[in-house]
Amino acid sequence: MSELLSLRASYQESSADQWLSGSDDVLAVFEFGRSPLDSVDPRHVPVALNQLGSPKMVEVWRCGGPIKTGSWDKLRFAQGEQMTMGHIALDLRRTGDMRESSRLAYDILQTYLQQSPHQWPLKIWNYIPGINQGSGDEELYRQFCLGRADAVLTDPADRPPLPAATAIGSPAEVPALQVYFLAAALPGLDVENPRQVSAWRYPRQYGPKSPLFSRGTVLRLNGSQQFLISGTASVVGHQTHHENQVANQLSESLRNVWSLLEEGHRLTGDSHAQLDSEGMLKIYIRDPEHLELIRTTLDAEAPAEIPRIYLQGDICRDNLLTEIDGIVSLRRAG
Ligand code: 3EB
Repeated sequence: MSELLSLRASYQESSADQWLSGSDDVLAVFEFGRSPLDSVDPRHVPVALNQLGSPKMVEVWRCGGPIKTGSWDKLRFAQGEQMTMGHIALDLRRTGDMRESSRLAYDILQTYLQQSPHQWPLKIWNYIPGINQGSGDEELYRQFCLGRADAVLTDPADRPPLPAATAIGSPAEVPALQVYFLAAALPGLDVENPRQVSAWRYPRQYGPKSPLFSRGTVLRLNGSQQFLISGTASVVGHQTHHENQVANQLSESLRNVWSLLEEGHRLTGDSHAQLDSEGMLKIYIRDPEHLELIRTTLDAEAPAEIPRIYLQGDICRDNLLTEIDGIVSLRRAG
């Protein structure tokens, strides 16, 4: 038997309401295809991205309670005994341009974390309306990176522990910048991917401010370990590979995931990541017409046991067609 995981994340077919009213160990319920501005409870996180394929799922995070909920400025949170989930949705019709909105979101996030018993963000998800709109350095993703860097203000040379992250484009007609996170009392173990240049070292051509995230973090609590994987695309070194070839992009993304997991094994020594029923994958797809090809490729190359959903989302470089994000359990060898 494995130790009880400290974060139990799963996809469920029952409704968000059922999870929000039924159980006292629920930290978060993510509902897809809904405006982030319509959260009905601090634990309820509507996400604008539409789920592709069926059946329709909600994502549920459970952990040890008691769970305390509340609001803090524009942030809503649920705090369990050992970890906190928080989410922010900014109405872009009111908060100014993307750089300013991103800076505001990260200011709120940081001021919240500073006074929280769970000060360390382990992973942050960013959903950005119209992410590829604008050209060159005006592209909204680059503006988002600028605003994040304005708020976070660290010199990457200091090498502070960085959270893992995902940054994906959401439908432009839902004008909400959404940032949500998982945080704990201790930082995770940062893992970089030997096949990829660290994102905070990306060269200038990708934007005026590099993205600030680690390729993955390992959450260690109560003897259990989980790998929080950043959004992983078909990037080798710092370059996009397999332009216009969605199946190859998916395979390359999976090679990056395996490589990252192997590096985690090297760092943790005795633990092996398994793509098994205790984990979950999210596959972001730019063009819904690619769903079947991506599904078949994934089914052929990843274990069937690991639950997965497909979400329509734009990827932060306009030549990327798909990206993988996930939570994976680590087990002690022997
Ligand atoms: C990449 O590999 C894809 O800006 O927070 C992945 C995960 C990506 C997180 C972020 C960006 C971010 O560069 C892009």
